[in-house]
Amino acid sequence: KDGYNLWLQYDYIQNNELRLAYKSNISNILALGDSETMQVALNELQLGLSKMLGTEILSQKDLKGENLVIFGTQSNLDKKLIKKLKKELEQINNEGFIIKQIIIKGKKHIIITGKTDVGVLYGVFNFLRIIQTHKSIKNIDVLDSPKVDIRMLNHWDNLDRTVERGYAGFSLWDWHRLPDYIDSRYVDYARANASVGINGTAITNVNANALILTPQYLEKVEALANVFRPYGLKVYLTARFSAPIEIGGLKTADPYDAEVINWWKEKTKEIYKRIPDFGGFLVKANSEGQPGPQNYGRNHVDGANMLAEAVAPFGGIVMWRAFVYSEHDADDRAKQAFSEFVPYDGQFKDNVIIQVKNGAIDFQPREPFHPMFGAMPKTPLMMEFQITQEYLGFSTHLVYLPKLFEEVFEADTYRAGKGSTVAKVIDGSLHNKKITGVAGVSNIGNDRNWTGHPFLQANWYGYGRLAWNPHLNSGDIAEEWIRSTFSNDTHFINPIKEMMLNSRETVVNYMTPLGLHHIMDTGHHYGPGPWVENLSRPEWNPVYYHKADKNGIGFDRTNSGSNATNQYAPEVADIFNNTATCPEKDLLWFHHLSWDYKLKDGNTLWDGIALKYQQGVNEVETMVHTWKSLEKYVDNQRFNEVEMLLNIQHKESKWWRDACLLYFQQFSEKELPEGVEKPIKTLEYFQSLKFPFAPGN
Ligand code: BDP
Repeated sequence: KDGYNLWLQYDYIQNNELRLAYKSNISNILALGDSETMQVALNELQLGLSKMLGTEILSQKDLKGENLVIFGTQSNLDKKLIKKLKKELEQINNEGFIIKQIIIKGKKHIIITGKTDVGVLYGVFNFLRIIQTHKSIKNIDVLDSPKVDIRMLNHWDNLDRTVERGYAGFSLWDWHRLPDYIDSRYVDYARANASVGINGTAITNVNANALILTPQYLEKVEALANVFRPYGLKVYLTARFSAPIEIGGLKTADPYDAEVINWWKEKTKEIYKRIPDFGGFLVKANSEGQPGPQNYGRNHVDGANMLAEAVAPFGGIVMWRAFVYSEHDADDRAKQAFSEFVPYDGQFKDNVIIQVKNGAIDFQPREPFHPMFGAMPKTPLMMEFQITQEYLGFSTHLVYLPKLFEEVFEADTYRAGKGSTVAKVIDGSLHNKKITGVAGVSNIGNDRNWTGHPFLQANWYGYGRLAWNPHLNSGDIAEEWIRSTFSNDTHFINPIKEMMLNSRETVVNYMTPLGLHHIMDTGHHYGPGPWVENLSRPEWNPVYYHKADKNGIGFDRTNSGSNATNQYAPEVADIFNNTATCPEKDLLWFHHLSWDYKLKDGNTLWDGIALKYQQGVNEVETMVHTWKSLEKYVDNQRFNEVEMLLNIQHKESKWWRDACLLYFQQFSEKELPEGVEKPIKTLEYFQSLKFPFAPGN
């Protein structure tokens, strides 16, 4: 048990009664159709059922016997069966599925079907999950469809196999040995993605290298696409805007230049010739030094539309990122993406989707939802989450991110009245969007257990589940994951689920409580660095974000400050503008307040901040104890790994607390309140720490 099998453990069901109940409903398997996808569905079903039921489950070719698990697309079903399932078939979309007990010629069977091969594959994985999580299959009747079209992983993987902000080893893609050497990991990667419904992967870094678009590399990309295809996983590439110059020999990359337009059209044709189902391009342009249309006096619409025209004949899309902030713009960084993009609403081509980070700064432990959500009714907007923990303890800290994702999805934009949640913006229902999508920056590397920390597999899993349906509950997802990955014993599930669900608030408490943000150390973003103030661009410095001084702390984004609140719907702006209604979790994001400001619980702001840091540390201590008490339910390897990692997290939570409190104390000039441990080390000590080789930088 080294974690390699992720949530696809398919553990033998020890409980006799339960196993026999399953066996009485499952004899053999009957696959209808023999496409590559049906083949992998059959393999998975055989593997999963045989392991869990402890007997070999065979595949048969005809309808002999009873209690068969029959699966295939609608087009492979006979007319009578289609008629029987008519109502259900009308209710699912192209990637949806039906799992249902049916009677054929007086015999009981289970049918798994859908409109497409991949829909059936999702149904097969869902059926396996039902058994993995020990749910009853008696009279089974399940119907489900994804609520979002594009459900992507974004790999920030470089061609030299380093991974930007990746903390789980090197890139999975072994470019040197591709295309001839197919690592079995590629298959397991695709299986894992399909099992949670992820249907797209952008395999290269948004800080792109044009070489990926040369024939030498496209041949390798094609090999990967061939492995992923049966699993419904489409490949996307990041397009470096200056590629026509770098690999095309042109003098310009101006999107108005005829040769440039033609170069992209020809390049796109070349890609589709190799990969007919290529998904399209993901672009970071005019952001953090990346080239883009503005280099030629053009704008985002010009750039995105040019690429969109190139991929349109093949059904491809362009995901154009809104993560922009300029060194020439003195305005609050949090406002810049909105200011730059919202005026373009309605001007992008139909196959362009704007990819927006969940918050307006950058993947902090907590950010209020990005004001662009709901503000571009005529433009498809796609969510970008970061699954890799650049700002949340790398792959060392246990933080269950679906809790964060859920908070963002549930936020109310009020753009079409109360109840206009971000989830409804993303699933397209709020403004009737033609394309919908969610992207997650992957936390996967070539570490044996994929994510570095056994529990961070849950973030890949949970991300996939929420991309499938942004309205799912993070607690339910945690329970599914625990059951499939570790154990179905409620003595284990209940405390672990609680630990996971609390872990997100815990990291906020010991890193950035009460709306503080971006106070991580420079460059690598590892550990605290609220004192950093010497970087060339002001908005790269933590002091820009906390603005601590003798009078208080926090960033005034109300109408007396940067007025970033004005980018939200008036109802939301009112809530944030007023300290009485602004949620305390976001307080210092929106307000600069005196150290004596009274919090709702009666504490002063200074005491409140200090107590939150302490609470974070205490909570990690509880996590350590919880884990220790559950040793008997876990295999040795994963138990020891998690124990060591939790101990590091504990140590580092104290580092965060002490470094931040010592630093802020210089301004507040107040004693630590009762209950907060006194730091043993000095501020100078914390400031002297350097991490020249921190991973992922
Ligand atoms: C920031 C990262 C940087 C990424 C950038 C992005 O620090 O490495 O390139 O986001 O999303 O979070 O483009």
